[in-house]
Amino acid sequence: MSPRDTDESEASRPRDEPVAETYSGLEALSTDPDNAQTDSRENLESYLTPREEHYVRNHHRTPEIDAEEWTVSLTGLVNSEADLSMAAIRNDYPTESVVHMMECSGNGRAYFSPDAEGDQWTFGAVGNAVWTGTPLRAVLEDHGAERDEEKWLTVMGGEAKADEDVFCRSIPMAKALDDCILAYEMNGDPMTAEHGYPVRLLVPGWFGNNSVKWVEEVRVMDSMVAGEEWESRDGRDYTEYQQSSYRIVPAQDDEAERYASVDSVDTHDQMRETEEIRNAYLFDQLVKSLVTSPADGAVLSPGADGRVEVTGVAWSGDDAVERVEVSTDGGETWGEAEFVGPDLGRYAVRKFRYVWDADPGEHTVVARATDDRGRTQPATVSDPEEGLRGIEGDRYPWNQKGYGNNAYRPLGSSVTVER
Ligand SMILES: Nc1nc2c(c(=O)[nH]1)N[C@H]1C(S)=C(S)[C@@H](COP(=O)(O)O)O[C@H]1N2
Ligand SMILES: [Mo]
Repeated sequence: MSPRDTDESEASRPRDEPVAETYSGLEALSTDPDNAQTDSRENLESYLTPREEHYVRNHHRTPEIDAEEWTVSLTGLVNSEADLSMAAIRNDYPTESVVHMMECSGNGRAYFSPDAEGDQWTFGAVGNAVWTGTPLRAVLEDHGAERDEEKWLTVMGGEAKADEDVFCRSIPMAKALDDCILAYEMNGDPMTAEHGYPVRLLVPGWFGNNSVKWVEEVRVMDSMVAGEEWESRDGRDYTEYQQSSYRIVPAQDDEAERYASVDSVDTHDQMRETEEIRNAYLFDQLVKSLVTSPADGAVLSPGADGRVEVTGVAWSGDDAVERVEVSTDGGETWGEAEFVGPDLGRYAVRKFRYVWDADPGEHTVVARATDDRGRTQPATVSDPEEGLRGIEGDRYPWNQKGYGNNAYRPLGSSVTVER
């Protein structure tokens, strides 16, 4: 047995205790299934979020999987269907790593008023990790998969019990070929049970819901997972998490419109192209930022020069962060922040810094980021009665499940500057 094997059995040890009790940097929102977010803004200042501080979002219980026995089935529009062992996934293909600031689309749901359904995540369902694994491109080529742009790759989680909906997502072929990996390592360590051991899909730049954990089947298809066949395959619903959950559904709609395929996979564009797509899918992440220091509630005593350093983090989806501005008066006036530290790639967190000449008194410090297509974070979340489907003016659309909230004002730090 190699040292790695020892590490792995340790890392994948099934836990009886809730994940937030095992990992010191997490705060539990629920325990069965486990859902936990990072417990402070300072945790996000790290260039790589340690697993002790990386949020966990589970629809079902974390499964207990024997990696020696586990296989990933490759099915559908391929020359040769196959059951890939973990050894084959690791050893028969190239290895790639990507740094990805992964955000749960429910992050920021707590700032919706009236409340949106689900766990009330504030700012902590986001984490920046280096994920290592096998590029899907190599596996698909090797098995003669049909790879034209109209195809979708449907990826299924293996943890659902016989009476539970299967966690299943469809990824457009172009994205799958571009940079998706079957990941088996996180931050250079073997994957841990709750993050997907022994193998998860990693979709860089996209909301966490796309990165299916505990992958059991990868199927090449003509469409997304949709239709009756998939609403009851082996008596279980495979469509829920693609077609019903993880959609932007405003108050006036009963439920999401289901589609077999969509042309645009840019979340922001879908939210605008209301003619073509009625309820946006949560695909690539929306540009967002967070002030990490000073902390909310801080009392500051700057030195003689009155200067305070404001620091924070920014991230985005397929379109990189281009610019960050900081306001110390709640968004009335803005100054340009500078990026600091390494750029770990287009999907990684960017750290920023702003030097503030602070006057004594109460202040609200906020940041807003803009992506390289010129799209800026809105200020607030709309009221449900406004019926918005996309970001309009300075308002983020209230939606039934509270997804995608990238409004900056609710994330403000209220600070007191002393003389
Ligand atoms: N099989 C499976 N994969 C899953 C989920 C799940 O419940 N089951 N949750 C998804 C969601 S909503 C998110 S945000 C990410 C969270 O990944 P993490 O727990 O490693 O942070 O995993 C995704 N993959
Ligand atoms: Mo999520």
